[in-house]
Amino acid sequence: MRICILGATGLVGRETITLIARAWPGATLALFASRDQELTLDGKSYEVLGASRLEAQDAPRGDLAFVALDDDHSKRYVPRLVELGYRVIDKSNTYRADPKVPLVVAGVNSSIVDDSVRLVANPNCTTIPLMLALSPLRREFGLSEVTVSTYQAVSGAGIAALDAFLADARDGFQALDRLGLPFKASGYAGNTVPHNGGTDESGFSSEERKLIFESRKILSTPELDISAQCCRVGVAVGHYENAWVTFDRPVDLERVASILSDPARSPFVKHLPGAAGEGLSALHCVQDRDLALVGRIRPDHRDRDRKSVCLTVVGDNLRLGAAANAVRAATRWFPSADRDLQAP
Ligand code: 2RA
Repeated sequence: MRICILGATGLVGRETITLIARAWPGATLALFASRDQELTLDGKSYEVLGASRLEAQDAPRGDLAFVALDDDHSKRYVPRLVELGYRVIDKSNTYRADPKVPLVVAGVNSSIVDDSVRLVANPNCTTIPLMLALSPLRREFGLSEVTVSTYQAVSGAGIAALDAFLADARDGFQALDRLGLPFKASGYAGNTVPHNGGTDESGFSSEERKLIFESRKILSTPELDISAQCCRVGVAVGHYENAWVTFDRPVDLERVASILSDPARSPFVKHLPGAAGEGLSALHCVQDRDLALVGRIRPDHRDRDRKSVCLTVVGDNLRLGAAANAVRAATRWFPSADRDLQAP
């Protein structure tokens, strides 16, 4: 089985290499990036080729491809990979809204991936943990309204942003005084920044619009009443999301906990009990990198009908929010040797 990864040297590409070794231990790996180079990962050295080699007449055919590139490069290479016989999981925004391309959260709607599908879009790293938490509850109680506030890790902005943040966090904090001075608007260290790229005439950013339209597409609920505000916080890895959720029917919190604690009903979810959810924090995801952590489930005190709850969802944006979901979706085509990675 020949598997290729485009964007192999990026943060998500590296995690994908690690997971492929678990999912398909005997697979032949072909790694691509912007140029020929060598990649050392976990003490192992890999040859990485320039992705433009895929455009050569004699480029080899293959079975499965993971594309972790920006939208423009994904548009350039995904059609070529399909032409070379690969089944493709694309992690960019390029195909997510395409009605002909399944947008898949493994454990939520991965059953739509069958042998007739050649291309799957991987959702945004904020959408995946939220859908894993809400989908099983929707099946039980119906879902009428969702409001989300996200606190997203810097690694979501890529390896350069992460390295700059880590340097700032080391140096910047030494310089800061108790009032956070000297003020440094450009960095993430010690700051909370609106995720406001691609803001359109609605006033909402592309990140916020993604969470809204992707949730509706994945749950097949085009009318879902959902709104989102997204920001970036000084955290390396781990997206943190506070949600206010109103269901169609009254909810019993014990029933909610039992559903979220049942792997058969809530695959790839870990429920942290108690209103404080054992102090659920972003860094909890480091202990469970491939799971959506759900906790701090409380009745919304404004609700008289017991249909609304507040809850928190945490997910490792590089693993659950990208690499693990993509590998799991691919197990629908190529069953995994590792049960924790096999999509239902
Ligand atoms: C972010 N979800 O966190 C976006 C892309 N990874 O910036």
